[in-house]
Amino acid sequence: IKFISLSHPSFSGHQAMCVSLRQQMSFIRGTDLFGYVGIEAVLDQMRRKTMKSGFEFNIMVVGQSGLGKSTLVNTLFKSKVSRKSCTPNYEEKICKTVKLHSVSHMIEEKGVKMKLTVIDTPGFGDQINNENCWEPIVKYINEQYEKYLREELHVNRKRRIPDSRVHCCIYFLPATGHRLRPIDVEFMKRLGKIVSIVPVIAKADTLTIEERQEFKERIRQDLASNGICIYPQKEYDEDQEEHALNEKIRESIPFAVVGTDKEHQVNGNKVLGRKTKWGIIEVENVAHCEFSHLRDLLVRSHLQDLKEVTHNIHYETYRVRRLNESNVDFSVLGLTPWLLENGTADQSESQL
Ligand SMILES: Nc1nc2c(ncn2[C@@H]2O[C@H](COP(=O)(O)OP(=O)(O)OP(=O)(O)O)[C@@H](O)[C@H]2O)c(=O)[nH]1
Ligand SMILES: [Mg+2]
Repeated sequence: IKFISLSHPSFSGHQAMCVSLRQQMSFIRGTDLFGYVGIEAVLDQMRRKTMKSGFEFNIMVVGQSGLGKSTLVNTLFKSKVSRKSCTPNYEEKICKTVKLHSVSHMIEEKGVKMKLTVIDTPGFGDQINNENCWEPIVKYINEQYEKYLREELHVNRKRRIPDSRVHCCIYFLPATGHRLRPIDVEFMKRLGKIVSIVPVIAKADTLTIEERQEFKERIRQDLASNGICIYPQKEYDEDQEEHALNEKIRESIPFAVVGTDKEHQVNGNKVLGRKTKWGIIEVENVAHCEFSHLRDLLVRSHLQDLKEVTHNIHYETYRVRRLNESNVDFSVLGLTPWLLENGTADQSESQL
């Protein structure tokens, strides 16, 4: 096996790694030596495990009052995500949300179970003084990290830690057609540091096609000029393929969405839509709005990545900060100073 130095002038670090990796692989592959080993069966094993245990996915909706957050939560549950597996029987009128609350559904498709939780939050902007209106949201997100951290630090920790961390925060922007408002800039700046944000233009049915395009462009400029981190972040693109896919998403963000909880008959089919005097806006029709792009991003293409970014980046940042603070009360977790000084609880247990 010939290893090529990572500092070789003609190779970038990544290329050099690939070359050395390829050469090692061709050595190990040796199907002639061992015959069929069956390593690829690991995919089936992983699939079976995931099917058995299922997984959790938590989305939060945030934004000014009256932008259709609660309506979009219902749209999501009534749309194709869960239409097959659950029939929501709530037909009550959507009222103003006054406190943070979550709605969960077990969704099953081809044997894979997902517990989808949407956390609905009260809208801000109603008060005369909207200073620090992000605080309850930031507090909730951090509380979930804290809960997870405490479970993780327990000496007798659960095999599977319940995951209530927010994997994605959908931030609603009013369809003003102008630019980002200072309150949205301030809010998103803070949120972007602790959670993956996907901004959307709410009630997009109020914009013409040209207004929508121009507004989207201006929002993208404002997000960049204010240094607001939104999902998917360039820095975390893992390879060329992922970069190309994410670039397309970055170019079409923020998605212009329309929400509803009503169904209407269109050409003999039941569709989710908003009936107006001049026609029906079909929520799941890509020619009418971008709700299905949002849903595809959340469920079909980026669900796993959102979970990984939450765990590896946002939670990790929280964890490092918390463990560096001196006021963590480890005694309530059953950890003695000796355990902490001598490594993690797991290591100490195995030494005993
Ligand atoms: N035109 C239009 N109206 C919408 C849309 N989505 C919701 N609405 C309407 O907007 C109003 C407010 O909707 P909600 O879902 O209660 O808004 P919210 O953001 O949850 O409001 P808060 O709970 O006060 O924060 C309702 O009358 C909805 O029918 C939309 O996409 N387009
Ligand atoms: Mg609401």
